[in-house]
Amino acid sequence: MTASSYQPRPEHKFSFGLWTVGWQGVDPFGVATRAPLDPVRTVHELAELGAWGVSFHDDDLIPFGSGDAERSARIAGFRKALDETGLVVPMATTNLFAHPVFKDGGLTANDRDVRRFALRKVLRNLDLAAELGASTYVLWGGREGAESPVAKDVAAALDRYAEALNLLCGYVREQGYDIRFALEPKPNEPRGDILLPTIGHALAFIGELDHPELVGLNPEVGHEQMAGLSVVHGIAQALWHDKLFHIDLNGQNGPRYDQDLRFGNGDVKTAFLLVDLLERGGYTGPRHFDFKPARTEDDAGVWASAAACMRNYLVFAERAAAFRADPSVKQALADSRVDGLAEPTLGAGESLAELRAEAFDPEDAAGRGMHYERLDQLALDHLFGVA
Ligand SMILES: [Mn+2]
Repeated sequence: MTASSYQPRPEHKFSFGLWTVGWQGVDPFGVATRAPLDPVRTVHELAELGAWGVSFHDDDLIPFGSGDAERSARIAGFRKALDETGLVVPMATTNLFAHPVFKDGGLTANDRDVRRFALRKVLRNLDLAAELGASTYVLWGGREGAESPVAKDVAAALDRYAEALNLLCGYVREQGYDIRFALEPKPNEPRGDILLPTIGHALAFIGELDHPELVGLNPEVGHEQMAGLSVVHGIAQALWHDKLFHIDLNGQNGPRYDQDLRFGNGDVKTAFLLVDLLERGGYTGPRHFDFKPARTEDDAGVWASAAACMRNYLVFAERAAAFRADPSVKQALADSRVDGLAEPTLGAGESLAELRAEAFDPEDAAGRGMHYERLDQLALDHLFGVA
C-alpha cells in the first residue's frame, strides 16, 4: 500500500463532531487559545480532508438562547454547506451540561423543572436530527451524577433516566423517525461520579427499558480507559450484544483526566487492536472521532490533527489486515489455540454424564504453553511495520 492509500474517502465513513475541531482550548486552568469556528467552514474543511460526516450538539450549531429567526438562519446555512459538500449528519446529541441550569444534571437533576426543561431541549434537537437525516441520537450524561453519594438517590436517578429514555423512544416511534439512541458511558468528569459509568453499566440499564431495541451504546475509547478498563474487550462485548450503535474514537493515557487526544496518540497498541476488531467484527457504523486538538495548536494545527485521526485509522486498518493475512500469524493463532474457543464445550448430543466421566490429566494440560507472547509480539511487529 502506498502513502496515497491513507487518503480518507467517504466510504471509510469518517465523521467528526462540530465540537471537536471547534474546541477553543478552554480548560479548567486557562481561557480559549483559538477563535470560534463557524460550523459552515467546519463542514467545508472536513469535506476537503475526506471526511464523510459531521455530528453536532444543538448548542454547537445554535447558540443557547437563540431566537427562532437566528435558529432558522443557522440551520439553513448548515444545510447549505451539507448540500454543497455532500457531507452527511449521521449523529446528533444534546448539550445538557454547559449551561449552569444543568449544574446538577439534565434528565436526572434533582429539580423536576430542570428535568422537564432538559427533556424539551432533547425533543427539539431530536426533531432537527431527524430533519437532517441522523440515524443515531447520542446521550452523554456528563452532568448526570454527583460529587457526594448522599446528594443523589441513584435508584431514583436511574428511574428518571429510564423514564426519559422510554418517553424519547415512544416519541421516535410515534413520529416514525428512523433514529436509535446511543448512551455514552463515562466514569467521571465533569461530575465526581457519573451515572452509567462504563459499557457494562449501560448495557445492564438498557435491558430495563421499554424499548431496548432502540437503545445501544456510543462508547468512547478514552472513557473506558479512564476507568482502567480494556476498551477492546468492552467494544467486543458491545458488539456481542449488537449494541455498538456508534463509537467515539480518540486517545488517552490511562486513568487520569479526559484527554481526548487525537486518535493514535495515547495507547497506540489499543488503538491498533481496536481498529482490528472494528474492521473484522461486523461494525458498519460511522468511524467517529471525538477528540480535542491540543490547545497549543493554531488553526492549521487543528486541521492537521483531524487529518491525522483519519490517517492513523487507515494505517492501523492496513496493518491489521496484514497481521491477519500473515501465514506466520495464522500459525501462531493455531499454536495458541485461539480458534479452539469457538468450539462449544459440550459436544453435540453429548450428555453431562459423559462429560463427567471423561478422563483428564490436569498436570498434562497445565504443562501446555499458550505461546501468547509470540502471538502478541507478531501483532507489535505488524504495528511497528517490521513484520
Ligand atoms: Mn472524552
